[in-house]
This record gives sequence, structure tokens and C-alpha cells, in this order.
Amino acid sequence: MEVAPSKLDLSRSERDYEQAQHSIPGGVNSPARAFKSVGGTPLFIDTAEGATMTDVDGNTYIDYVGSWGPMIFGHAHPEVVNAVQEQAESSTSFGAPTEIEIGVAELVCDLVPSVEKVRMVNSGTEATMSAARLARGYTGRDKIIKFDGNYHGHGDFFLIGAGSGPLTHGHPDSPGVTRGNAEDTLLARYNDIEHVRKLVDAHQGEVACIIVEPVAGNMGCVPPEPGFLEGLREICNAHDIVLIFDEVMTGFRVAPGGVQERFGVIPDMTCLGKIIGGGLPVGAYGGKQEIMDYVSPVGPVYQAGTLSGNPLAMRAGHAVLSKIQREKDEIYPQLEDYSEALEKGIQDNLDALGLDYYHTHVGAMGALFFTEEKVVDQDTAKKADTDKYAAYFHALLEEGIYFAPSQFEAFFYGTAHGEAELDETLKAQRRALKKIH
Ligand code: HOZ
Repeated sequence: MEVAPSKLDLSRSERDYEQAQHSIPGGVNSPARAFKSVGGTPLFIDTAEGATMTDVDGNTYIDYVGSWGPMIFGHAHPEVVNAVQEQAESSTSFGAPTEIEIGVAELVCDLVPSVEKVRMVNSGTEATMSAARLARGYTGRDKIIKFDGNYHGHGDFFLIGAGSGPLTHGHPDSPGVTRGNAEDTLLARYNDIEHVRKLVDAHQGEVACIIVEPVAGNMGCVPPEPGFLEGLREICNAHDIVLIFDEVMTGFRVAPGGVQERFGVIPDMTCLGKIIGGGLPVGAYGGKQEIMDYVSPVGPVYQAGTLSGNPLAMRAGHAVLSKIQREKDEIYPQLEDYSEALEKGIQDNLDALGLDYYHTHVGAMGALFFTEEKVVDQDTAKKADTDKYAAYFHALLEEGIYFAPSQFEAFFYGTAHGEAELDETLKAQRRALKKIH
């Protein structure tokens, strides 16, 4: 996509991007970063602290990406930095059990209602792949149900109707996924419980699990309609299907115990990532003891990893989760206040110009769509004006505000975002909207 030249000096990012493309496919290690749908040059980041991030050209932005979710306490939080520094001096990996792993597992079991036992892995993708395998092994069934526009990482059987990068770049069904994998993935419409019922009825006794982002964050942010999660719970109970909540984005973000705590619907298994590692590569899957004890070495379903439960990552995760445990009564009301004020300010700015939009948030994540309709699923998300979003994104960037470089991603913030950031964001947004109107 072509964009007007930026008013910012991005010369070093431009040079880096050009150089990176010679040795890295597309110049990036994860496609969502490539600015492909908004155009222009991805920012190469030099440093970040609190709510702000500075690129290699020295431009500083208020950050609403937060590393795509992990930065609930802002960048380089001293408690995380100290924990990682201390651990690094005692080695970065042992490939043997450590006491800190028990500490992190106990915190997760304590905070997340559905989790009685938890296994650490290295990313959200690993968590969802492992959870689906476990559900299949446990039930002895092959098929999974996922939702159009939900994204569960890049495991083969999840790259069917996938949100996030695949949706942004127009390849929701990735080549390279075998026919067999594709046949075992049944695709349902988000927020459409009758559609799920029909799929399950048509595949009686074949469905191992239903996996869902209980608040979708990979087609923008799309909350569940009333009754949707409850309906999934009821269908899974009736058909002995394992209900998996992918709370990689929402875990410890929309409430200490994620969507399941906030909406009171408890899945059988939960996938976690992002905040759980405090910005280091950590994922986890957990759930009912009976299911989790089906994993090797207690049970027959195999899953392993040299760097799983890595001490550096566990120290960072422990620092973040124990802070959440200690301070949750202050943290989450503070995040809610910010969310309410941000949403109201954004809506006032949009209303003042008479723009069509749909804005939503759940806890400390949200999305703005330029559209005339409420967004409830992928079809309605895709009706949004993505060219307008691209113009908005660049206008904001020039004002020093960094939102996700795609209409089909959520925005995130944390406790480092305070009154000054709010004020600056809303003023910048007002100027940016005037430019693109
Ligand atoms: N999975 C992330 C978006 N939902 C993208 C991660 C990245 O590109 O860094």
C-alpha cells in the first residue's frame, strides 16, 4: 500500500528495513510487524521505557501495542529488569527443574479459575498446539472447532480462517497446511451459537475441542455477545467436548483471571502467553487436573521443550504475576479507569467530526473500526474501511502515538499509561482525525 511520505525522520528505519530484507523474509521475524496493510516502513525500535517507545531515528511514541500485549506494567519495569539481571548471573538455562517454575505454576493456578495444573511452553502458538493435541488424546477424537477470525498462533490446523497477520495479509488459509489438517478443523462463526450447534450436531462424537478467543483480539477487539460463551459451555458439557479458552491476549489483562473470571464462564483448558512471561518468550496451557494428567510423563500425550520453564523467562513471569497477585485490587480498577476515559475521549473526538465508527474495549484492550456497523464477527470486521485506518495510523504516528499497524489487531495499554499519556493521546488523536477527515 502506497502512503504519503512521513513528516517524521525515519531514514534509519528505512535503511534498516532495506538491509533486513536481504537476510530476513520480508525484513521481519513476524509478519504482523511489517506495516504491509498500512504501508510505509516498519519502525525499528531502539529502546522503550514505561508507556513510551523510541525508534532508531530518535522518534518517541506513546505505545499502544505493548509488544502485542505483554507490557501490562509498561516497558523495562524495574522489578522485571532486576529479576532477569539477577537470574542471568546464575545461568540462562539448565534444562532441569527449578524452584521458580513451581512459584509461577502456583501463581497461575491461583489466579486463573480453570487451571488446576499448568505446563509451561515457549509461546502462545506452542500452548494452543499442545492444548489441542491433549484434547484430542484425552477424548480420542480428531476434529476441532475454531472460529473465523480467531487466531491461535501458527499451528497447521489453526491456519484456517485465521485472524491477525493471515487476515491482515489476505491469507486466512495458509498454503502448506495439509488437506487432512484442514479437514479436521471445522470453522464456526464468532458470536453465532446456533452455527456452533449445527456443526456439532453434524459431527456427533467427532469433535475433541472447541477453541475460542473468549474476547477476540485478532480481528480488532470483538467482545462476546451475551450468552455466547455460556452457550459454548453448555454445548461442550452436552457433548463431552473440551472447551479451550485461548487467553493468550486476555489472560491477566481483562481481569487477573482473564475473561473466565470477568464473564464467569469456566473452560476445561486455558492457553496463556504474553503477560505470563513479562515480555520474555513464555506460553502455558493448563486446566482440569484430570486432563492435564494425560500429558507425559504422567500420561501418554507427548509434549516437551528444552527451553520450557526457562529460568530467565520464569523470573520475569514470576515478577509480573506476583505483582498482579499482590496489587490486583489497585491495578485493575486503574486500568478500567484509563479504558473508560480513553474510550470516552476517542468517541468525543470522532463524534465532533461526525465520523462513522465502532469503538470497543474490554479491560485494557480495545479497537476502533471505521465502519457504519457494530462489529461482532469477521464478516462485520471486514466491512471496516481499512484505507481510512491506514491513514489514521500514519497520522497518529506523526503525532507520536503508536497503535497497531493493522485494522485487525487490538490495542493494548497498561499501568504506565497515566493522565499525561491520556491527555497527549486524545489531543494527538484530535489532530490526526482532522488531517484524515
Ligand atoms: N500475534 C501477534 C498479533 N496478534 C503478532 C506478534 C508480532 O508480530 O510480534
